[in-house]
Amino acid sequence: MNKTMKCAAMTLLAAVLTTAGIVQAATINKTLNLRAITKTMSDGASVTFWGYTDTTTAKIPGPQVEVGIGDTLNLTLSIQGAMGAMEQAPYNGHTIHMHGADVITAEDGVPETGASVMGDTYTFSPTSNMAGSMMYHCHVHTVKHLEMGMYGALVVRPKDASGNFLNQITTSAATAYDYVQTYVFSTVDPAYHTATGDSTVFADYNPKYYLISGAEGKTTTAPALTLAAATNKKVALRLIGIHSVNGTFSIKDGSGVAKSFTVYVQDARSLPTPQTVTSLDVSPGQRYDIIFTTPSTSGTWYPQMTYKKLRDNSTYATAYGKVTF
Ligand SMILES: [Cu+2]
Repeated sequence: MNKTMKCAAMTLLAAVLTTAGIVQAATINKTLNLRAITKTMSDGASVTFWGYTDTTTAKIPGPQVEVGIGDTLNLTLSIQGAMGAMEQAPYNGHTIHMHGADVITAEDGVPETGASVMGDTYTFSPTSNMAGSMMYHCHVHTVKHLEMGMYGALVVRPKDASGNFLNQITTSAATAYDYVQTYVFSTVDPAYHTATGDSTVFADYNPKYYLISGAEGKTTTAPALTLAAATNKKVALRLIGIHSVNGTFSIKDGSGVAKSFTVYVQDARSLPTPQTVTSLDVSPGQRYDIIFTTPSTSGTWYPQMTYKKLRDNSTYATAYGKVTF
């Protein structure tokens, strides 16, 4: 067979495989930079953060990274200038740890198991049982660097036979959605942002700001994020817990009445039986993929996270999102 015939045969074979439902695999090359940024908080205080970004300005959280089932993600960390020496050794440098992703040790971004702390490329190829929400974060001086804002959403999505992302959480059609939004939960203790060297005792963690996707969202009239949906539609929320305290998530209407939602995926693994609930405890490191259906009459619901003390589970504060339909 000459080269032209071979190419034609391979093209035909590719067409047959596509027709047969073999999903086209893609390679996704994504580079994240690091930058510092000082934010003015709701009380007027200035707090410095370190953030991953795909531009030149820090993003808190970092950009959402998406990869399809069967794809290969090459996620590169590029460390520029002073960002490589924000702390003294052994706390200098940064990594990307894909939290919840099944990767070999060399791709895990953990310095204690040999990861470089001055930039690297991390490879992840998710299989079909891994669809859902994960996160990535720095694993150098982890408590401090997490606190500084070094985290973002990592989402594994199912694909159709042509290689396009499906608008459903997993390969199951029961998880199809009309709208989707990511809620990244995090807390901020400013004392950690100015601390140097070893972390203070974690029992002394004393957050002052409670974020959803980087915004405070202290009231329903100033929500952290909004979604304009429609009536009788399915809304998926990706809940990603990068906070350092306890938390309980719920969705309430304007009268404070809790609404039902269904949990399909926990920690990027499908639940054997989806669970319909009206509240959900989200602990640090946990992720849930949920779906709710908007009612037939227009209105506003408020997905919300109540942050609670580790010691006694008493309430610190609630941060709000908003969904109109
Ligand atoms: Cu770091």
